[in-house]
Amino acid sequence: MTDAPWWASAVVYQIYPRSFADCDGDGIGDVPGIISKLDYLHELGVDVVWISPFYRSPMDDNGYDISDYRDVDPVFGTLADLDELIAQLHARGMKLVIDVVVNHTSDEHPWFVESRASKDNPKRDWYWWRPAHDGREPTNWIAAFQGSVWELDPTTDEYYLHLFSRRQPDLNWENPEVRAAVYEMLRWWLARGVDGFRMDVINYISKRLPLQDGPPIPNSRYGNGSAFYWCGPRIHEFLHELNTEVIASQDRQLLTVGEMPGVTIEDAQRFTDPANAEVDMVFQFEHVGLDHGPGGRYDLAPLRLTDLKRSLGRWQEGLAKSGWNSLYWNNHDQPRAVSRYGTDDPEYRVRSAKLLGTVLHLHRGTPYVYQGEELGMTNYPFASIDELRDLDSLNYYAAATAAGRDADAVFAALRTRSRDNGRTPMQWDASEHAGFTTGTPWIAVNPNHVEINAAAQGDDPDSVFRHYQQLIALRHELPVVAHGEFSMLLPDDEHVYAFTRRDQGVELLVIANFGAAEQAVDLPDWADAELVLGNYPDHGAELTLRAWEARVLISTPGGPMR
Ligand code: TEU
Repeated sequence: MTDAPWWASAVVYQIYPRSFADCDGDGIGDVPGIISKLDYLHELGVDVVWISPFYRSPMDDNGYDISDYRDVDPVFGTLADLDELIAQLHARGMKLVIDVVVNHTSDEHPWFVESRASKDNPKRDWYWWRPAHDGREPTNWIAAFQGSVWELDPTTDEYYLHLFSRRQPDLNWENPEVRAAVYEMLRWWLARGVDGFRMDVINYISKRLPLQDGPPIPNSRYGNGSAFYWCGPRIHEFLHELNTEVIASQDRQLLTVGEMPGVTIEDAQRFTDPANAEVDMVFQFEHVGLDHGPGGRYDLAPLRLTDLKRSLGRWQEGLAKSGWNSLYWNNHDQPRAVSRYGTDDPEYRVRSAKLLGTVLHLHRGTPYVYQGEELGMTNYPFASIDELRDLDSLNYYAAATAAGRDADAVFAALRTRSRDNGRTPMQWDASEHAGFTTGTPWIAVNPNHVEINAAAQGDDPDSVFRHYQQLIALRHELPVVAHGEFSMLLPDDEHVYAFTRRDQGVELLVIANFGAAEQAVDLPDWADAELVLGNYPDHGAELTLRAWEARVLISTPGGPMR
């Protein structure tokens, strides 16, 4: 597979800069902090770093509300720091992917400041402005962060559209000037040396016209507008245009990944088929929605392993012939993987964290490691709403309690699902504030940092960190990990996740027991196969998996190869 793109055998590490490492003691992580940890990332073995937004921002949504695309927010450092980061990554053979948030800007972005100034401002049409409809909002859609997607602006007495917070007005991609301005900005970043883009909610940029009411949401005054903005009619045209204007003209191969809530396999096939020149891969949301009830992410539903396997298995199959998967368990919007899909039980936490890494990294696609996942960092034991910082959590709490829902029940859901679970500071060592800052951290450090931290794991050959290091090395060393064909096994087994990968006669079997009870696996052909990697120190009984045990077995035409 020599013609395969470099990112097929790469592993990406996501940094949420606010929570990674703080150099100047203000309690907020920064770019110099990231630079100070590059040896750690190099030791882990990752190929690419993706940083969540570091641009100038009023921080209504921790930087996903950008007021200047061409500068670094002073809280994170300077442009010179960013140049230094790029240089230092490249010096270590690593690449940088930056987060591009162009479905919306901050309401403090000069484009929006102009747009709202008057109805005849040249930038008026850069955003979505509408008059009232029968004395109320132009459509009934609910915003991702609660309330209407429409905000009445007193300056001109018209509403503007914001699919997220009222401080994140949506750009009007129908306007070619908007698209040209975005492309120019992206080229500016490529000229600075960045190696790719993670594109925030990029499948929302094409809106279905005319904008009209969506189906009403039960027990709500709002409706669901997603049919008007999930993969709208011009989405493929826009992404192809972006590719042509920004990506294709480069003399090096970049990495582009589109974050796409609600994307289907069929859409993803089209987005990621190289023949269409749109994006290299997408972040799909199906598997992280399986434990959501009808009320959404804060409506807790049990997760069945068979559903998880069916979902991920379908995505593997759907993108097998052309296109490519991205693989993730968690990111800055999700609770911690080990607490959600594994277990926090101290007896099995380490094993289950290794199991999750093993299962994910051996799927076909590009794996993403979210900061702290490689340590098995857990959800935070939030005790009260005052400890939460995320506007999504706080807005949801306010809306749900105002609607008469029991405050304790609402909080219990947030405790499990709040995005802040993934945003507590990186646990570097056992010292105060986990070595994240010498100041007061902007959000509490998990008290379990005394036990779960990078310093302790670096010294421990059996740590989660060492296991991730091995998984990443395996992808680099064995072509079957990057390229092999995927087949799901035992689809109806509620406890064991099992699949094979096959490439040029080499076959891997991955078997993982998602629970504490022992499971016998009925795959007799594999009884004598060689163990490549496992999360127990010894081989164990033939194909009987112990609590949270994961094994990777190999069979090669000429016998043992490693
Ligand atoms: O997230 C998009 C998104 O739809 C969700 O994952 C979001 O976290 C969820 O709707 C909240 O319940 C992206 C970013 O990853 C996220 O951090 C931003 O807040 C959001 O876009 C707006 O830019």
